[in-house]
Amino acid sequence: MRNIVLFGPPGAGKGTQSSKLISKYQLIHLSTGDLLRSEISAGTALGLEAKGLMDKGLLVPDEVVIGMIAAKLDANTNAAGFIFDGFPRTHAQAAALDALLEEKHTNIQVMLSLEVSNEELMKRLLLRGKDSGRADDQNPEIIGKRIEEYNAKTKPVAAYYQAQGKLKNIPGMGSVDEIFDALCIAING
Ligand code: B4P
Repeated sequence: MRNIVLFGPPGAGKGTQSSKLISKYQLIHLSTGDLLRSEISAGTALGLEAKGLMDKGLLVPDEVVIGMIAAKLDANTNAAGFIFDGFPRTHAQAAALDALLEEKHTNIQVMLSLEVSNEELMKRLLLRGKDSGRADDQNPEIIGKRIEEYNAKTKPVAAYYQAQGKLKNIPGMGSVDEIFDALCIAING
């Protein structure tokens, strides 16, 4: 199985690049952001709890996102591999993912970390906010909070994969196609 973690701050291009990578490598896309937004649209209790946190730019509790990923892994036992987009976002999530994959006799091949400046992140997210309707993309203060949460809780997750020799840093500024080519080289290499 080819299992890839696509990592980076909010607006780094994880969702954008995931959709290109899944068609090239025939992988299943697991985005915790998308899964949470589906719960919100369906009006579930989980969605209601998540919305309150996401609208403030805060992370959703580990047990909630780990449970969602565990269910998706169980539902896709014949997959050629997975792209984890926006997960893991904390050390606890990274450890839980390793344990879940080990149960299935597989592991993470590589973590691809997209590097983008804070100014560019702010620009991209505010632009997306104009038509996405996402509350967390509309307000510079909320976007700032998401970047703060990333720096405090998520950025350290890169060291977890670096210690396993699996971290590859990829410049995330430039055209979508240029970045995609760099990601493919990193995956194939
Ligand atoms: P996510 O849905 O993961 O959202 P994101 O990180 O903001 O988006 P992404 O990084 O995928 O966006 P992209 O760059 O593709 O998370 C939302 C919230 O859900 C979190 O804040 C948190 O509350 C919660 N959550 C999710 N997962 C969680 C977890 N594991 N634990 C706890 N909480 C969790 O796109 C951004 C924009 O940039 C797009 O408009 C795109 O068109 C543009 N863009 C992309 N590449 C570009 C390029 N090269 N040049 C110019 N623009 C580009």
